[in-house]
This record gives sequence, structure tokens and C-alpha cells, in this order.
Amino acid sequence: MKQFLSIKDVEKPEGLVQQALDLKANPFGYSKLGKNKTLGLLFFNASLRTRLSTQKAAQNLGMEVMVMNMSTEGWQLEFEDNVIMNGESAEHIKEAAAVISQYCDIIGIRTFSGLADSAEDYSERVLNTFVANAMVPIISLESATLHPLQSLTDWMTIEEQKTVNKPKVVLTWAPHPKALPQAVANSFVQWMQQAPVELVVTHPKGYELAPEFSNGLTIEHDQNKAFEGADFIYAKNWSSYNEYGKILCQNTGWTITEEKMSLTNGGAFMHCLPVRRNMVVSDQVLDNGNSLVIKQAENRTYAAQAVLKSILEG
Ligand code: SN0
Repeated sequence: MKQFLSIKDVEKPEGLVQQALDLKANPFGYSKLGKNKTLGLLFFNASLRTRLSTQKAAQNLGMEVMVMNMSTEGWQLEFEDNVIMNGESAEHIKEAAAVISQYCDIIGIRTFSGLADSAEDYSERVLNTFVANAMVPIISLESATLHPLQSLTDWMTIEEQKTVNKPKVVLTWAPHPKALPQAVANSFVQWMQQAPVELVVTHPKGYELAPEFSNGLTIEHDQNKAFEGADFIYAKNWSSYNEYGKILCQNTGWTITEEKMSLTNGGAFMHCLPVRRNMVVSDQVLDNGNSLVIKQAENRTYAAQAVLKSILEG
């Protein structure tokens, strides 16, 4: 693999899922592969799981890791070409990406959506200008519109936990006090459409994902109906795409409760975390035996390890 920005960079997604499961069974089987190689992790916003699991993944492969919080520790970067840099930005991405490429063999980047301008977010300017100016492979640690490491993990977790060949997987919107990106949802449907699952998406009207992600999806606006017979309930809040970045609904009737889970086929609850308790999902659902959220977080390590391994080998 040459880079990991989305599922489009993965030749055989199901093969990468299998690789992640194999690495979970044998985490140190390739502990010499990354010898004398350095992974740089650059964060333009907060992270807990991605930061720690990707570090751990690199360590399992024998890599060195450097981590930097760009928003608080680095110079403010300029991403525009042909600008007079007489404002706040101290360093151009051209120099920064080239310099970091001297120190690192692979660079991971976490960016975030501004949620103000859909064209700006969906152009993935920060990630793409890094790719254009870096001399080494780039891994997305969540970008403005996608979170492929999370989706690879989610497929892996479903593969590991499923009890039927082709489980019914429901992506459900859930309420949240803040406007959040569509990244996790976009990426989840993109990967699930290639997975051996029956995917159903449920959300209030107005929360349709961007056409490139929603085309061909089975949408059921009645959440209770969507839950019927589900094997996995994947909850996530996202803000509106059409009324870009807006919160259109805060109806806690969409919160995932035990009552709703009882409509499923003994279904398991999934969420990428961090999760707002009793907004997105009730305490009871998170604290009972059918929640997979901690297993998902555990699997983040092996998903990242599979990606790093493929890039080191490729
Ligand atoms: C991020 C998101 O994309 O929705 C990260 C998910 C992996 N989540 C948040 O920003 C939650 C913030 C909050 O205040 O709850």
C-alpha cells in the first residue's frame, strides 16, 4: 500500500481486515519489520484512541514514534499558494511537509472539518496539501470527511463478533449537543458497502450524507423499524450535510436505549468513542454485556498495525 487516506487506497479491504485479525492473534510476529523506521504523528485536533493505538501499533512493529500537537506546539501553517505571509501563519506547508519527511518514514495526520463550508471540508485541503508536499507515505488519522482507521476497525470488530454469515448492520444517527463532522458516518458506509453485511442507515430527515456516500444506501427513517432484526447497532451523531454543519434535531427520542436494543436480534452496540452518555446512548446499553465499544478501541491497535505493515512492505 502506498498511502492510507480512504478505502480507495486499499486493494483488498477484506484482506486488510484479515491481516488485522491475524496481527491481533500474533502482535509481535513482525516486530523487526519497522526497525530503524520512524512514524510521525501530527495532530491538528484532540485525540485519545487514535494517538495511543497508532503509537502502540508502530511499537509492535519495532518502529520509533514521534508525536506532535500541531495546533498547540507547531508554527501556524499556511496552506495557500502565492500568498504574502504577513498574517498569523509562520510557516508554509511546503517547507513543513518537506522537513517532516526528512525525519519520518511514514506520516500520520489528524485534521478536522471546519463545518462552515462543505466545499472547503470536502476538498480535504490540509490532508491533500500534505500529500502533495511530503516525500513519504501519508496515513489519515481522521480527516475532514473520512476516518478510515476507524472503519477498518469496525469491519474487523464485526467480522470478529458476528454469529451469522451476513449480519444486519444498522448505522443510526443519535442526538448530540454539538455539531460534529460526517467523517465517521461517511467512512463507515463506504467500508460497509464492500463488507459482507446488510447495511441499513437510519436518521431524521435532513441528515442525508453527501451524495457520494449516500447513493445506493438503504435508508429507513423510522428508527424502530430499522432496528428490527439487527445484529449490530452502530450509533453516531453527525451534523447536516445539506444545511452544512447545522444541528437540525436534538430529539432524544433517537437516543439508543435498552428498549430500542430489544427490537434487535440480540444486537450488539457499537460506537467509535468518545461518546456522550445519555445523549447518544443510555448508561444501561453501554454498561451491559452487549456493548462492543471497548473491544472496538482495542482493535484500533491492530487495524493501525495492519495499515503500517502494508505500507512498510509496500
Ligand atoms: C469526533 C467526530 O468526528 O465526531 C471524533 C470521533 C472519532 N468526535 C467528537 O469530536 C466528539 C466531541 C464531543 O464534544 O463530544
